Amino acid sequence: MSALSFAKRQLKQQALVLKEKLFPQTEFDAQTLPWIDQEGSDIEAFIKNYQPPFGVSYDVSEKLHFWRKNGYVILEQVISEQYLDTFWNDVEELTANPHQYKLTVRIDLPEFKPNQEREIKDFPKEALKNKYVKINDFHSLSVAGKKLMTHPAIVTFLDAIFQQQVVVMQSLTFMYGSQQPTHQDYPWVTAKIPSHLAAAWIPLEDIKIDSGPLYYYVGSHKLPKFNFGNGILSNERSTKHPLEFAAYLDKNCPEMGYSKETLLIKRGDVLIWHSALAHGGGLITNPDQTRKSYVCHYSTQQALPFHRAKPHETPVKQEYNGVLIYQNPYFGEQENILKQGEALD
Ligand SMILES: O=C(O)CCC(=O)C(=O)O
Repeated sequence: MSALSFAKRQLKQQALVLKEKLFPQTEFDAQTLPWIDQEGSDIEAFIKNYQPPFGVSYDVSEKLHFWRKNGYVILEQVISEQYLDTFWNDVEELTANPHQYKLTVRIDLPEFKPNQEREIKDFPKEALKNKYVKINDFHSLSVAGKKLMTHPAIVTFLDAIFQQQVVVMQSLTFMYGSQQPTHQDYPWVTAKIPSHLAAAWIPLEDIKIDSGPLYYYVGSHKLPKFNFGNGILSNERSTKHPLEFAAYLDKNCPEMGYSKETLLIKRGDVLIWHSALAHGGGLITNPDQTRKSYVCHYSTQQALPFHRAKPHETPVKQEYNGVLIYQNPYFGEQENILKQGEALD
């Protein structure tokens, strides 16, 4: 980096610190809110003119009403066995032969501190099929991962709520429950516009109560936003800890009447949640019970015109069912190396 661009970046950083101090963000920016989150959004008028990109088995209007009120939807039995099996075969190939593949994995076990997130080859193979494992951006390697995350049933709903070019932000693959404290996604999984975010939770097996299922507070996307000490986003300048955020949500959601629900969905179903829906991973009460799942986060091209790992570079784009997926900027030579998914229609 030249001295000039270094100085420019420094200056930008200082301006940001000052802005956060003087005018901390307290809510999403009303100008860029997705239409459905805007006050007085008219779902009936929208549906009258809406041309869904794909035919779907659910009632789009009903799901939009449910989404606006509750901050999530469940799309029942929309994904075929073939999609789920092909994807999981790719995951099994990865964990059977991790040294052949390039991607990062996070394992939240004390023995892997201080580098709990590293390249897959730098973890012992036995640890990969165990608890506390989060595989990052597996879709970069797997065509089935790309096709599953851009399944027509999911894309249609995202298209309806955003009405903009949808992009994939990231994916996480889990074998077991995450036991993550309650959180909302926008403070971390964020791009230029934190309200341009939604996530799909795709179970690879029927979810059991003792597996540490996902839970969420119904309607909590309307809760006043937590202040991290420097606004609603969490960054290196924040003075509040994620556990204080969790405590805020666990106290205020029930007080506001947002009931806590446990997600016991089945293979073939998909949960889609709002950027501000409070959720977390429940306690695992049977240590042997898996909870195989694929969690995908999406944004819009307006909010995320770059790969989040390389914001200063122009991304290499791929398109699946009208959704943009940016090539992994670090391991591009292995993009789509797992090709079983090419046979999926
Ligand atoms: O699946 C889980 O338990 C947690 C996933 C999650 O909270 C997230 O990706 O934001």
